[in-house]
Amino acid sequence: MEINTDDVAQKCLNAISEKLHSLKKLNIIVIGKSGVGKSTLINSLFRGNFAEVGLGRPVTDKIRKIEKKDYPLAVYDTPGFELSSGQQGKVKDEIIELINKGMAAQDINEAIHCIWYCINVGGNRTFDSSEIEWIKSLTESNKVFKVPIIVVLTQSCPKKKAYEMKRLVEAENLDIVSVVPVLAQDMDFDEEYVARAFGLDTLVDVMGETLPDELQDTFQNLQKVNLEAKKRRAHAAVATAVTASFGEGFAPIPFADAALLVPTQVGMIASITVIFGLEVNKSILTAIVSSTVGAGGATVLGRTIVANIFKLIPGVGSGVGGMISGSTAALITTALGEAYIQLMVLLYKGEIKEEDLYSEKGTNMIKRIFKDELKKKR
Ligand SMILES: Nc1nc2c(ncn2[C@@H]2O[C@H](COP(=O)(O)OP(=O)(O)OP(=O)(O)O)[C@@H](O)[C@H]2O)c(=O)[nH]1
Ligand SMILES: [Mg+2]
Repeated sequence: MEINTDDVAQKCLNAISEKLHSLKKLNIIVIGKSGVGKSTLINSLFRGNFAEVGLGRPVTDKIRKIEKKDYPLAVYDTPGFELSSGQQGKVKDEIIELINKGMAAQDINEAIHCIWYCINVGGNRTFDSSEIEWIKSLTESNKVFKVPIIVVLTQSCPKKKAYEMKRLVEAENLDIVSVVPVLAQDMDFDEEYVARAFGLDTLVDVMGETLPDELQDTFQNLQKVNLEAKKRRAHAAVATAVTASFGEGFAPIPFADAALLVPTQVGMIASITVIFGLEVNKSILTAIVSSTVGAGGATVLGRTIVANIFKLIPGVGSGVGGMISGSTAALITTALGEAYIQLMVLLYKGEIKEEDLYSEKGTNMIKRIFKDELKKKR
């Protein structure tokens, strides 16, 4: 039996689309005085120029909700926020109202999952204590809800000043998750001196530790600044699939029977794709499937796997069907998953182009990566 690569590629495509549409929606409130860099932060961290092209609409007097079609994120922004005494209480009340509503809906897609309070390092000549007072009153009202609050120090330049501010805020012992200095975009001072962007990757890690598991795929799908975090999540997806495929076992030998891409593997490909947040079309998937577990490679593959199994498990004869097939399934799933991650990383970094994958050179590369993964001792 041969794998119908076209059919498998289509299955992957369907699974990706399904997975994308079933992602839970992440809802974040971003607060901070006018001009601190809220929009810049949002655009720099999330893919697709979200705050620029997303549609904003006022949901309360001071708060605007930004959303985009088929995009699992809503940002509640407070543009032009001033900390004048008149506005302070009002904005806080509106935020608590939003949190309350989200809770009442009893739906993860409606709940507020996180608050970023942004303080501008560059603009603050001295430390503004009224801002701390405001955060304190917010944490007070937040006690019942326990929405994680992260203080983001925006435009963190010079760095030294940013870390000094971090210490000062931390010394207040506020009921918050973390204080994260960020320079979202490089900052030019003159031709000589450019301050390099930093800190967005840390913010992603802090979010990763803060958000519930149901939102991790969503968050990795959205963020575009921390490749390591994506890879970690993708490896976890492979591990899950491997466990499943081991348990499922396979119809025993012959290995050349290439009915290997069971739904588990298709699901794994979908998960990894979604985590990387890349657009993958059918031609890419067809190239990948046919260069790995697909028809052309099946026989070679079968032999490679058999050889590997004998190396891996001492004393295994040819007749131990269940054992071998479980390990084989796990082996193939791992190799496929890890090879696919490698390809996603190359695409993500722009080190290969989509169309490179269709060329002979491209398919040879995929074959090589896959075989290398198969040969790896684990
Ligand atoms: N180089 C650099 N400029 C930044 C950064 N963050 C903000 N800026 C600049 O600061 C100005 C204000 O940034 P915005 O992101 O619009 O600030 P905002 O908080 O959204 O402002 P409002 O929407 O008015 O409340 C813009 O000119 C940005 O380009 C940064 O990390 N690096
Ligand atoms: Mg803005």
